Amino acid sequence: MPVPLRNDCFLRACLRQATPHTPVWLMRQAGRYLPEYRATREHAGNSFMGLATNVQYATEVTLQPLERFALDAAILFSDILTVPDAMGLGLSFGVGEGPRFAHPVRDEAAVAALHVPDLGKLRYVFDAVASIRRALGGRVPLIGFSGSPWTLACYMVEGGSSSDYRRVKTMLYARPDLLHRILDVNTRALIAYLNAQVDAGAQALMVFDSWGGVLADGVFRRFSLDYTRRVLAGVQREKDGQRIPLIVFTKGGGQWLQDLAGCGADVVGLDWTTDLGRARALVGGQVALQGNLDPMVLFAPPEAVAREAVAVLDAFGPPRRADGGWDGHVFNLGHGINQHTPPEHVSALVEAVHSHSRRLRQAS
Ligand code: 1CP
Repeated sequence: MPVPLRNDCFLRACLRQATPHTPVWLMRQAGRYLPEYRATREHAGNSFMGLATNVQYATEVTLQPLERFALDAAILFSDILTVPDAMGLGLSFGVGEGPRFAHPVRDEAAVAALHVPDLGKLRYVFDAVASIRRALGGRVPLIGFSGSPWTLACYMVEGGSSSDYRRVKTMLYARPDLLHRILDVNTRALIAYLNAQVDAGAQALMVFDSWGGVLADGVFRRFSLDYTRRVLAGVQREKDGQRIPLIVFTKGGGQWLQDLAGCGADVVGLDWTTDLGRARALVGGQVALQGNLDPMVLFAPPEAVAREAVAVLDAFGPPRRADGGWDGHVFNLGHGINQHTPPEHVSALVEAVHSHSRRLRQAS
């Protein structure tokens, strides 16, 4: 049996159980804003994939933010694009650039050739999960993750990041059959990938639907949400007698809150454009909520960071309800931390979340 968790606040909040404080972790908490990350990356030949594919490096950088800050969860150091890379699309990250695929999927032949990859090609991810879990030794839980079928399709068709999603949306409107086939392959691949992460030791799973919010209403349901729902339905929800909470995050998805709350997730992640109090009133009895500080707040002085963290906690309100039950809030940013963020401001944030959320519980 694995070692017992010393801090299970994050898992408890995901499952809407009582916690002494509001747990906090940050999307992209391991990354370039940390000088120790930049140093390790340098050692790994200045390459992101050099870090991600090496078990020792991936373990080291996953733990770096936990050494500095009293975070309540760790997240696997990897990327959502490892799955299309394993499908043979040829992932690379240029220096100072975003991701690139050498073989984007743009025509009928490329779509027909697409298949669920052999999980052996992703073995480095599962080995990293097992190694990180051992290195954590029960300090905090480990979150595994993937992209959503739609968000992966954006990169696979565009061949990299995009500002207008022109190619993938052209396919959506002109040849929806092709896009549905990509989404179906992605869905089956992600189910196997996420289940293998749980087998290796992931204690919660998060699906990043980073680009769901660029879709038109109605289109979002058919091309993003329906496939995310299929992924969640295919994932194991229990391991060693412990429930595995599932988190779904659609950036820009605030207007689809009720649909997201009904897609099979235990937790819905929100960006900063949605009020947490309003979201709680709508769906707080059904799912926990994760979020939602604007990452740019972290560029203001520590006093302002603390004030804005308090505002997010107050917007959600004391998690204990009048009837004695609990609603769940996991504090996070509304999107990934910016690479220029001063690390000392992150310390101020984590401290403010822990201290104010304790006060909120005493006052209620
Ligand atoms: O050293 C580097 O070059 C660092 C940049 C970097 C990092 C730190 C990339 C390239 N990926 C990662 C790690 C990563 N990516 C993690 C694990 C670490 C952690 O959270 O601490 C996770 C969960 C991701 C997920 C990810 N990758 C998403 C979903 C989350 C989000 O931000 O919306 C997306 C969209 C990606 C694609 C990607 N990979 C890397 C970059 C720079 C990008 C974004 C490109 C774009 O904006 O289109």
